[in-house]
Order: sequence, then C-alpha cells, then structure tokens
Amino acid sequence: MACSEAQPHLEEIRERGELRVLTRYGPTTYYVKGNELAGLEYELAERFATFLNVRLKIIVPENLGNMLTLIEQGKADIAAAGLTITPARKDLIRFGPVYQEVTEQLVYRNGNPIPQDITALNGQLEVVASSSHVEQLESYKQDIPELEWTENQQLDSSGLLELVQLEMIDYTIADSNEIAANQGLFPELRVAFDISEPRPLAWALPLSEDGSLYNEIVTFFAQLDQSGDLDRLIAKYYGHIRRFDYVDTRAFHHRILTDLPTYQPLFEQAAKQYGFDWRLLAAISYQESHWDPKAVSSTGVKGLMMLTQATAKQMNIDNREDPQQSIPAGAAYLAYIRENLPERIQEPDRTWLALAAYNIGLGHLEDARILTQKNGKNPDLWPDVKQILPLLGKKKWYEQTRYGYARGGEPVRYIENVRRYYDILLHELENSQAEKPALKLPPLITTPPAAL
Ligand code: BLG
Repeated sequence: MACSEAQPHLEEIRERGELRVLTRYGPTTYYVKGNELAGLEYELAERFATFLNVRLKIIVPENLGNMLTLIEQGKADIAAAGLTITPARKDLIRFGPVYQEVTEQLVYRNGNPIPQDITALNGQLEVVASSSHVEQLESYKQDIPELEWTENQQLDSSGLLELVQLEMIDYTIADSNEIAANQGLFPELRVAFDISEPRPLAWALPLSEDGSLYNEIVTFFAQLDQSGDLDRLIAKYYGHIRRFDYVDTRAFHHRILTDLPTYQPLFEQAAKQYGFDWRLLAAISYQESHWDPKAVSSTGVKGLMMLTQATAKQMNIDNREDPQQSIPAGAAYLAYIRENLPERIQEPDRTWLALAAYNIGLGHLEDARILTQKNGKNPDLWPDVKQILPLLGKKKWYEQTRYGYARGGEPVRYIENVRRYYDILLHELENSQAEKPALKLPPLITTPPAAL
C-alpha cells in the first residue's frame, strides 16, 4: 500500500483519467454564460486537461480557506482560481508559471467620501477570509496598529463588491481584474487607491518533491504563451471591459426595468426562430437604438435593430419603426450572415464575426479577415480580426483591400459594448427572474470530501 505513494503525480492523473481542479465561481474564474460554462480559469483548465488527454473535473470548495487546505493536503491536483503568489502561501503550496498580473485595490461606493490612504478609512472594511488581501492588511498593521477589518468566510470577492454597491459595507479590497470584471454589474463601485504593487497570479499545486505535474504545467503555459493563445484568452475575458462607459451602464440598468419588458417577448420569439440567445438580441438592440423603436442614425439607419433600407428590403419588411418587424428582420439578417460565414469558423467567434459584418458589412469584414491572414494571424478568430479591423481606416492598409476605406474601429467598440450589455443582462435577469441556467453547474462541494 505504502509504495503507491511513490507513483509520480502525473502518472496517477493519467491512470485515473481525470484532472481534479479546484476553482471558485466568479466572473474572472468560472461561471455559467448563457448555455455554456465559461471563465478564464475554466478555459485554461479545460485546455490543460485536453493537453494531458484526460477528463476535467471541476470542484468548487466552500471557501478559499478550504481550497488552500485541500491543495496543501494533496486532495486535488491543481487550484486554478486567480490565486496571487504570496510569501506565506509559497511556504505551503507550489505555484506554476505566472500567467497574469493584478493589483490589489481598495474599493468604495460612488457618492461616499474618497479615502486618501489606508490610514484614513472611515467605516467598515471587509475582505475575503484566507485571501492575499488579508496577508497584505496584516503587513500594513505592523505599522498601523489601529487598522481594523472583518474577514468574511462565506462570500467571495464578487459578493463583497456587491455589498459595497448595496452600501451594506463601506469598503472592500479586491484584485484589479475582479473589479474590472464586476464594474459593469455594479456601476457604483470606485477604486480609491492601490494597496499593492502588481502581483502575479498562478495555479497552485501540492508542495512535493515530485515535479512531474509541475513540469507539464510549465510546458503547457509555455506553449500557450508562444502560440499567442494566452494573450487571446486574456483579451477574450478582459478585452471588452476597459473602455466601457459607466454612466451608460447606469442608464442601461434602469431601462432593463422600464423598457425591456415591452420587447422581451419579441426578442424571445426571434431568438427561438433564428437560433440565438434572446439576451444577445436584446443587447444588440440596446447598443443600436437604446431600445427606442423610432431611433434613426445620421446615415438614415432606423429602428430597434438599426436596419438600412437595403437590409429591410432584403428581409422583406416595410416598416423599420415597427418592433414586430424590426426585431425578427434584424435577427434573420444576423442569422443569414452567420450561416454564410465559412463553415470552419467555430463559436463564439462565428457570432462575433457575424455581428461585426452586421455593423460594417460583409465586404469590409472580408477585407479585414484577409489583412488578418496577411499579418500572420488567424482570420477565423474574433480577437485576431478585431486587432486588424481599425486598420481599414488607414490608407496604407485600405489601399490593399477590395472594398476600401471603412471606419473599422466602429464594429470593435460596437461588439465590446454588446458583450458588456449581454453580460449585464445575463446577471440581472438571473437575479431578478430567478431564471434557471440551461446548463447545470457541477455540484457545489460544501464539505471537504473524504477522498477526492
Ligand atoms: C449596417 C448594415 C449592413 C451594411 C453596413 O451597415 O448598418 N446592417 C444592417 O442593416 C443591419 O447591411 O453592410 S452592407 O450592406 O454590406 O453595406 C455598412 O453599410 C447598423 C449599420 C450601420 C450602423 N448600425 C447596424 O449595426 C449605424 O447606424 N452607423 C451610424 C452611426 S452614427 O449615427 O453615424 O454615429
């Protein structure tokens, strides 16, 4: 029996055919998006399992403390949970390669006084128990003995950010990526100041002499980095966050309550007919017209889905201002574009590329895809095409194209906004309508399992 311990960790995983990965729910890690599981950590873990040629088993422990203990005790293979490498943690667990850097920041609610520094807090500060933020606060406390905080065992970072938004606590500390990912959902959050230097995130694994799994992780990340996939994945999750207009976000939250109910049945019906998520159609429509059926652009494009006259004709409708016509025609047009893209293009890139063409036209999208290929990037991936699209506005580039000049930055911003609106809708509607996600999450493990 005892000699089974000598088996290298990697062999053990291969024999069992399953990689056991601990993570936590949250917009930067693991969540349900529409009908799919998503999250940067989830996708990385899924790719690593494929790399090892084993199944992926995701386990969500009750809290961060449990997660670290489970890893320390070797009861799971990896924790992929946006974990910061800290000196104290390094004594107990081993970290893989750094894949992202974040800064820890103090968050307060808009409208309340902005604290100038950590000595000037005037209210309750709550942080996630066992987090790197506790370690950071402990180091500050050596110089500022009066510094006080509460450690929350139940909630994660997103949960505490929500409490700040709801004014149930005054401050929390969160990682910059978590704050950015949550700002669309909680538009009243504000960052007061950084409380740390940029800090590295990495996967955690049990500390042991056996380097077999560690070496595979190093090779995996090196390949991911070299192929550009790591940058693409990070851009996929954070690329659309940066430039969002937070004032607009507040108006959107309001319109979800006042205007959306009028059009929701039409979005649902069109989505069903043409194979979309209705919340995506609603997000597109908000981006196009702010749900104003009489909206008209300077170029004469009209209605809830902002159709040109030519599109209306092609889709056989005669009144673009009529929501009953505009919504199904917009959905049908988008579906038509999506169907006509080359078959090899996979989702979700297929939908984003179709949406780019909805906005700028298929000809210009095709030009951008050709330029993408000329630049050594992949024309079938939205994150690659999106880098090239703005070049259609530059002479040096549009001269090389068939359809010529276009405002290529517009579809990029357009899709960034649609994605933000879509994320907000998913979150808001799940909360308010208690809508069941189509896909069940894996079971939530609330007590450490005896033998993982
Ligand atoms: C789109 C059309 C495309 C057309 C492109 O313009 O409209 N989409 C629809 O009608 C749904 O068919 O492609 S083409 O047929 O190949 O030429 C290019 O002409 C609409 C866009 C234009 C945009 N909104 C849907 O995204 C718009 O309103 N732009 C004006 C903005 S502003 O008012 O000037 O700021």
